[in-house]
Amino acid sequence: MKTENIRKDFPILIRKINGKRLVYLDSAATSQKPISVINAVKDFYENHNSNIHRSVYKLAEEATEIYENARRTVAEFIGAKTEEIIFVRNTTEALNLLAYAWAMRNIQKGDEVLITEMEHHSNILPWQMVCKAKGARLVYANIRNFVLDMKDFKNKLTKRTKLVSVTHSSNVLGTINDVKAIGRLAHDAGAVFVVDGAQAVPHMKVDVKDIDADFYAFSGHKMLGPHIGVLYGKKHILDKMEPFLRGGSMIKDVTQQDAVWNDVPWKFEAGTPMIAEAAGLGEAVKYLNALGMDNVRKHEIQLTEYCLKRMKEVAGIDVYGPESGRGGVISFNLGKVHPHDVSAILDNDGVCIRGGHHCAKPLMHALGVDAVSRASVYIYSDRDDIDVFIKALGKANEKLGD
Ligand code: 7TS
Repeated sequence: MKTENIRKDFPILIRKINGKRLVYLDSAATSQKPISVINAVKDFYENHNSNIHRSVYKLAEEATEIYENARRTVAEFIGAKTEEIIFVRNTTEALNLLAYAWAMRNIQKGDEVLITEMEHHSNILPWQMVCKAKGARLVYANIRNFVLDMKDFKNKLTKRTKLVSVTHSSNVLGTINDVKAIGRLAHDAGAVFVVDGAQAVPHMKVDVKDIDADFYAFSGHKMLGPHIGVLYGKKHILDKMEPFLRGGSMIKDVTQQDAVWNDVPWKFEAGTPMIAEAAGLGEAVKYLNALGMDNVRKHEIQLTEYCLKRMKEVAGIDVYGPESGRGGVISFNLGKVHPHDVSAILDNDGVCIRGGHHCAKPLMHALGVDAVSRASVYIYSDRDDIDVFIKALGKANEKLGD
């Protein structure tokens, strides 16, 4: 995998910020897009735009085929059956769909939902809502030395646990959880197992059948695609579920007082979906497949190791995350300097990083901080990016340090 060739596929990387090379180290928030994805969206609007699933004219048939082909491509990418892929807006919507359509109907008073301290708010707030409404309890497994404390997890997994929902990879710590082992424990306890894969699917080979997840959520926009998301669900569970949203396209029949739902996945895709975005996501998956997910992961490991090594040169830096077995998000603090000040100084040098609570306030609490700075890499990131970043951190230290 040659990063200099990959970089040529990303038009935005030519941009200058304050006259400097754009050093984009915020891919955990959203990835940049290659020209093939941009062109797929453009091609849809220029040549095939129409609504889907409802007309028999040629243009609508083409649009339907583009949309359903994208579903097939995504399904193959994660080892799912085509009908197990539901297109949604993002991971947040996928998890909310589960909260409303599954959990609100299956969680009862006295039940427990088990998550971890390292979850993104998207994998906390929907379960808070369910637990409050149902008189159930939301339980957090602790982290220790930036990884999930499996002993604590096992202790908190009981007969009362009806749902376990865990992030595959943390958007703050970079920690990769052993979701296969966690899933086995969850199933042995009789719980349904949900995985938040927003930070995993873009970066490593994910096989939902091997993990044996009942549901698996991720975001297309973090994996080179447009703003569209995916919820995978086991067919036999989806079949039994009631829909989330009700309206057009999700029914077989409607009378004045009643309706018969469409088959999955369409039962969960009410209204006109994100058709051009799906076309773009299909191309994004093809781009990643051409690189090979093992190569994508290898590049991430090498660059993360390099970055962690170079960060040790920066005086007074605290890094939050494990040394290995991790993804390419690196969170840190420069002494007592606020992360927003660090981001602003780095921006002068064209370096884009994020500072704040990263939508993980319970994790910030567990770490004993209000906020952290975070750099995150992807396939187009290279050693030059890291070198500019480290130099800029040195400058920030000089300017802001005590
Ligand atoms: N889960 C994890 C682990 C995430 O990192 C994010 C987004 C989400 C869920 C929500 O994804 P969305 O597509 O619905 O927004 N994380 C981040 C981030 O770390 N910085 O910006 C968004």
